[in-house]
Amino acid sequence: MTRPEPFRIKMVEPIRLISREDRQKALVEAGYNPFSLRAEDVFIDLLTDSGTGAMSDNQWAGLMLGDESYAGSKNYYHLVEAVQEVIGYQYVIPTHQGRGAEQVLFPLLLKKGQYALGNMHFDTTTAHIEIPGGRAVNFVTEKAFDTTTPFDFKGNFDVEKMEAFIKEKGIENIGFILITITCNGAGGQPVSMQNIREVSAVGKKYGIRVLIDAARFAENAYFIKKREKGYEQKSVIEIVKEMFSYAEGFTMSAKKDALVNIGGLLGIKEDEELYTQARSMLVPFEGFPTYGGLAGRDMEALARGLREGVDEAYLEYRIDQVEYLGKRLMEGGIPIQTPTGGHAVFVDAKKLLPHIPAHQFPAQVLANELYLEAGVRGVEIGSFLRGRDPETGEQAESPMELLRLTIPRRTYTNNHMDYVAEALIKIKERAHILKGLEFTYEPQILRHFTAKLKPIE
Ligand code: PM9
Repeated sequence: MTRPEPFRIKMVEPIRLISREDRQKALVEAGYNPFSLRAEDVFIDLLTDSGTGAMSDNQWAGLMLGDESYAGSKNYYHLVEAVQEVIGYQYVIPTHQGRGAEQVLFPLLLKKGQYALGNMHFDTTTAHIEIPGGRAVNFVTEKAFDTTTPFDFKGNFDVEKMEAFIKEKGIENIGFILITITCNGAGGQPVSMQNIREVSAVGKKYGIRVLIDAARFAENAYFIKKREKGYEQKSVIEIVKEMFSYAEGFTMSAKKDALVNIGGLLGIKEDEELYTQARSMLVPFEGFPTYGGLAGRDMEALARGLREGVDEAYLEYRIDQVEYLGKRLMEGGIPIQTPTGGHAVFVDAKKLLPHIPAHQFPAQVLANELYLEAGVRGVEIGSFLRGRDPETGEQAESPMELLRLTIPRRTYTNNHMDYVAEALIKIKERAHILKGLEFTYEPQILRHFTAKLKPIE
């Protein structure tokens, strides 16, 4: 039976499709990098689910209750209460977004040369590990790299491999373990509770701190409820609390599951000393500890968004929509990461464009073609994003070349999804004639945001 959206629409924002000729012009001007397009020239924007969702009437009402005092805003206290209620951590620090929390916390936990172990660190996370001299290493299960064979928890750590690494390098060379839920780089794939528990046990055994990158914590909890034995009857909030109980702290981009357009959080379970250190480091980077770069009104919207983000009717609709787009694509013969994950459908460009090698960025080629075809903006998650090896300067080959079709929350309907699927299915017919890309400008840090490219003739 059809499950309608658990909301109705109170306000609309018109979007328009510019002509193919204008799209071609816009793409050349953007240096064949959709990040540099003007949003107005995009018809359906699936670049990211970060800060692009629709707030509820309750959140908008909260904006009017902003207490803009420099210190001790009442909205800060509302936010602390919401985190304590949903996640169960005692200490809460607001930040302007996820990377603000990373920039404050990581230098406190990493000495030069130490490793930060993860399932798959996000790119800004890797940057904030490397800036204080740390080294980011990923241990996501090999199963994640086989897009055609479904596995319920492709975000899981290969725990044995991680433990062997700890033994080889020595405990003193490990800064912390970071569990990214869901695992964005692997396709928005969840991490099972069992795996979180095992990673946490390794942390305890060797005295290594375990943290969570919590950007999509609610979607991860929903997958555990749906897919993991023993959790069917638990509420999402119970599952969320259990997940966080296995870690000692978290960084969160609140622009995802906490349903706000801007905001972040740093949470610490009970380590008062670390909390005190983080609070003082917050001041030069983000602002006074009771606002951390956010307006009072933003903190109010965030407090409300955190609670709405764990609502089960909302999560059911959210995950259903991602699955719907995935199904439409698969019916049309488009290879995708299976099963579909939490926030996006990831198209396997290695399979769709096998004639384009990794260093010519097949998923970026596909992103550009999708924009030309239909005005739809997706994002490359592959070798272009991965960048060069920091030690050798060589182009690193990503294990996957994915085009991410990222679905903003509560924003588009399934008619929009149908349109996106039809466009990609059309492109499939001419996929073999598409050409690879080369750099005309390559920045040194986080290049995929601002690099410029051109097709190789
Ligand atoms: N993720 C995303 O689109 C937004 C930036 S790139 C367009 O997926 C994780 C797992 C993320 C993430 C951002 C951040 C950083 C940390 N961890 O963007 O600083 O997916 O709020 O969060 C993006 P902020």
